[in-house]
Amino acid sequence: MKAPVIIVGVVLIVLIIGAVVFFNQPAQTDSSSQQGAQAQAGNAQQAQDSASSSSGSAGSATDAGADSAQDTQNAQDQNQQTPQTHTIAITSSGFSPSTLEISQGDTVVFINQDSAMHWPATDVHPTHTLYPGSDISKCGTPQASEIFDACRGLAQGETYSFTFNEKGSWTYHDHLRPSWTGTIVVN
Ligand SMILES: [Cu+2]
Repeated sequence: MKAPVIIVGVVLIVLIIGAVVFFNQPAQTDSSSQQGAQAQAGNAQQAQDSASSSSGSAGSATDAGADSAQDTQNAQDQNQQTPQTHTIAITSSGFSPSTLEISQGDTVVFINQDSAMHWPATDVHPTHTLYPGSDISKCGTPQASEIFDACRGLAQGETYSFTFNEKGSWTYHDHLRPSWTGTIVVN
């Protein structure tokens, strides 16, 4: 009764060892051939490196220049695609900056930093109809948000934002002190 059990056990062990050897061998072969290939590739790379070491620094300098140019291009693309927000401060000496150049779709935020009240609005005083669609008579209506006109005096610290979708050179003034003027150029 014990002999068949031993034989079956031996056969199983042999099979297991055989299987282990069989399945390990290709893996070892692959691994060693990969190492060989890597070693060869490494040698080839080293040979290439030493061959091109003299031109290496010139090459990387050119690469850096190209990268920088590419970055600049990307930044320009982003500027054209992404609307920007610009700030014009209203101080005791007027609008600052008094002339601002922006891109179509950009937003301008006027912030009153003066103790007196100020009311930025498109020219021409007193009707405010220069910027397309604007008219002081639209203040207090649902269209008030679509016109280049704060429609009220801003107290110190208050802001007025407007998004410029129309290209052109748009002059504006302080409705409460019409001699204060500025220009927004929309490209
Ligand atoms: Cu006015």
